[in-house]
Amino acid sequence: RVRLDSRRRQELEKAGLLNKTKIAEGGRKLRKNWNPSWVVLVGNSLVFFKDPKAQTPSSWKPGNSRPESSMDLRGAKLHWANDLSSKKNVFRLRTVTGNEFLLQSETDSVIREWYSTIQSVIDRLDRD
Ligand code: I3P
Repeated sequence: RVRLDSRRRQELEKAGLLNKTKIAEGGRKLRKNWNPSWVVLVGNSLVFFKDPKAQTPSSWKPGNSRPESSMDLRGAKLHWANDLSSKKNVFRLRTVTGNEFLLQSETDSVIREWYSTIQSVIDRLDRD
């Protein structure tokens, strides 16, 4: 049981290219700076990599490349946030520590899949 749980924490759930901007750090509002980001959902964390051109689905593996930042999804809140941007297909993710990100894709199906996958991880962590 313990072993299975620790393996699940390392599981790669999803990886792909999204547009990303951080809008708050520790509850303090930041100026938007949209950039493409290679986003990897692994275990309980969402990990962001710069330079998406250099990324492949295996890039998240330890030692392969250095993440720009990451966020713990435990206790995180996810909401559609088309009111927070002039772009379409935007959602907002907020960590318990008050870091907030907007993530966006031009492709409806892509953003819907990310939304439901992230929500299912948050729900799973809420049950743990
Ligand atoms: C921002 C930039 C962002 C935009 C933001 C602008 O201007 O155009 O793309 O967010 O809108 O303030 P600047 O480059 O001068 O910082 P969206 O693309 O998400 O609309 P906002 O201030 O209404 O959030």
